[in-house]
Amino acid sequence: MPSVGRSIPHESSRDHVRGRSIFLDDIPPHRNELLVDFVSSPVARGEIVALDLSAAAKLPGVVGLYTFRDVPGDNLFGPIFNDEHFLAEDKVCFQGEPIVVIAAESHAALKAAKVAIRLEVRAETPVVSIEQAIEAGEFIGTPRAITRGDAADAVGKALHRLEGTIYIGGQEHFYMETQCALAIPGENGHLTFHSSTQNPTETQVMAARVLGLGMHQVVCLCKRMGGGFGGKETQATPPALMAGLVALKTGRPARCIYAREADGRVTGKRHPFEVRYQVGFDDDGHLLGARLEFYSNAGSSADLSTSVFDRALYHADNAYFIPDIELIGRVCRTNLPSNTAFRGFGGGQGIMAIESVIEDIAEFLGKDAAEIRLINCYGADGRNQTPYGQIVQDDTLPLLFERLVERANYWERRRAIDEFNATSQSHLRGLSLTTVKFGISFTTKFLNQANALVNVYTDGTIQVSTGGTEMGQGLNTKIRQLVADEFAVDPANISVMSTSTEKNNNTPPTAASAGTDLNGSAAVNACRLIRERLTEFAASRLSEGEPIPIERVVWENGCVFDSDKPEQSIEFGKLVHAAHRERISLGERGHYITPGLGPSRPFFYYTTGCALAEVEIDRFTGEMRVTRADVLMDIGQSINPAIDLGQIGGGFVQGMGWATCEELKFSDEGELLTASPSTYKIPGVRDIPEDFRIEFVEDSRFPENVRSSKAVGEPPLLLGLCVWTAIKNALSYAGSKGQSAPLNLPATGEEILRCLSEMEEV
Ligand code: MTE
Ligand code: QUE
Ligand code: MOS
Repeated sequence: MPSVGRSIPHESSRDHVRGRSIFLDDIPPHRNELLVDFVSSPVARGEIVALDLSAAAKLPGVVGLYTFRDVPGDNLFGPIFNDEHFLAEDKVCFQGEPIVVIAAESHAALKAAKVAIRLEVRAETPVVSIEQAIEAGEFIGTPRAITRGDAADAVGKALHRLEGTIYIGGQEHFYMETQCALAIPGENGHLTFHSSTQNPTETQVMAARVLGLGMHQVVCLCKRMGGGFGGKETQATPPALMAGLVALKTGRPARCIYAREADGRVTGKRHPFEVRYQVGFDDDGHLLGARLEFYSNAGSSADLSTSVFDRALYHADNAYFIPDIELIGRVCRTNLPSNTAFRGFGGGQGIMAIESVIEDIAEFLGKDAAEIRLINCYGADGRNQTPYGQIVQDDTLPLLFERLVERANYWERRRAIDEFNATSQSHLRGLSLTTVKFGISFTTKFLNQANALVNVYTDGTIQVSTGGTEMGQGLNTKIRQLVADEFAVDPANISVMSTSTEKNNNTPPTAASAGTDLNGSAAVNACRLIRERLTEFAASRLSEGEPIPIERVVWENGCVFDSDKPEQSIEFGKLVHAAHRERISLGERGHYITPGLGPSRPFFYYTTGCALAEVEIDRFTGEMRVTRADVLMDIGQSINPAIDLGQIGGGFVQGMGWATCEELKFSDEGELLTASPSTYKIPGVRDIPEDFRIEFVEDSRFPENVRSSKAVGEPPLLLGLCVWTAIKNALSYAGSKGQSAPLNLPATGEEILRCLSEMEEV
């Protein structure tokens, strides 16, 4: 029986729930191992005027104290631009920026050293907000733009126009395992890292650069992460550099584990955005033209900000055809921790404005927002090209839309809500449906490749290694299923091994939802090379005389047999054992590149979906409940439906958290005021929609991708935004006719109350 398509359990689920899985800090200490921590900038912007390490150096148990002067290689690094200091030199540019690395024998010694280090920083006025950065002209990279037609003219000539500004907040990744790394020195200047990273190659490259080594002297391993969500794509690097520096200087293994609060303060988050828009439309609600100006808050360095920004522009149309469009804007540099990848990677910020505007248009025209969305959906010929030129092929969006409206009883529930809101004095209900069309591929073309190593052993079991990393998303389970089917064996015979740069070189991050697409395809390619040899070998073994034609060799149920004589079969383990005796190689490396990408085709394909949320808000407290949510996605042929269901539910709730309860607050001095779960609210079990229905379209296939599947990791996060639009819809019932709520994101209780009071004043 094929394994792909079946809900086999996540390969680590049993050990996870029993607490037996090995996360980085569960690796037992090595003999002589040192602990590593750091002293960081107390202010967001300033100049280091004094630094005295002498008292700390004398403390018992303190083994080493290192500043930028001790960095053997280049102190500047970064994933795209090398604009980030590993250790601050004379200036500091965000609160929490590492200045001194401490190596000690114990936690107590680390703590004592931190107290004993005398650091004086002359504070300067920081740039914290997007407005301040624009005023100061603080930008990263060049102005960016995607345009089609004459948007200004189209907006100007349209019968109706709306304009405004929308503010979108950031989001903390809140992975359960904080950033961490372990560095072990070896011979000839070699360093082996264990790193909780989505990108072991990044850790290898940056360690080599900063520590002055060749990449051949550095190995980076990652067994798994306790969650990444984009936060460990680039920002796993600093703890690895710190542990690596200590290991290099002392010759001893060194471990650096960020404390929860330090992690919150030092690491970057989702980018806040500000979007200024002008949209023109007709009496029916057809979008005729749109001008959108985006500004993102990148924090103190570039990190992945330019790529995140580009993805925002690529998603500003969401699922809607807008004939004349102008998308422009800039990445703003501020004195906050450098913002980074976060599930959705700018896509969510991109679609926010248009989804908000559609709610406004509906209210303005006295129509239902679902109708406006449907008539603007990418669909028929001539209405299927995105602003950047990619054709939206086999567009299932209108179909998904109609199915969901019907399955969720949209119109009946709308009538019930109208009635409820007309009579309730205390509560308001809202209903809204949003769509998503998420582009799958890294928009940086060279990243769309992967390699895999497959080793078949003489007992018929198989080990597979790729550059893909496991962060809970089920990548290893899916690769196991894919490899099992290539040899028609039970997935129990396949082990997906720890990720290591020693086995797979120059790998992309496990990101952009393409982990299975890329690494799964590379693994399949490796398997096919081995299987080709084994098929030829089987053809000779399945007959006494001349080999049978290879077309007659059938692989099924753990065996190979001749289709003309199915009764004489050879079990896979026996076959490979015999093949080895005949000196046939049982190992291979596969390489895969995503086909078809080009200037007007940045994405291999789109993962699409729709979601509908019903919410109830308390007019007096601003409290909000999601009473029901329905999700319908097109993820092609699911490799593992149970895992994909988990990805969709988890992604939706994480998106809902961003849109409703998760609010990052920084002081005017650039200090994070919400660095702990007591001040920063992530959704809990009681916030999950009370009635939560998730389905995927069963009859959908995407044959160009591995086993006709589609990527699933990030897109459902964007669907969580329907909770936000449902809140906006609920609030519209509080205003006068045609008046919609000036809601920003997140729609916290406070934000809901602010809108209510503003709407009542009018
Ligand atoms: N699911 C879990 N459980 N934990 C995670 O950290 N990260 C998400 C998503 N789902 C994440 C997750 C992000 S940001 C991405 S890009 C994808 O998983 C990456 O994995 P994939 O490409 O293998 O789907
Ligand atoms: C989506 C992504 C990423 C992306 C582009 C996307 C991503 C990522 C990079 C990237 C770009 C240039 C580099 C680099 C990484 O681009 O995760 O190292 O030099 O890391 O559309 O998720
Ligand atoms: Mo995901 S934000 O692409 O790691």
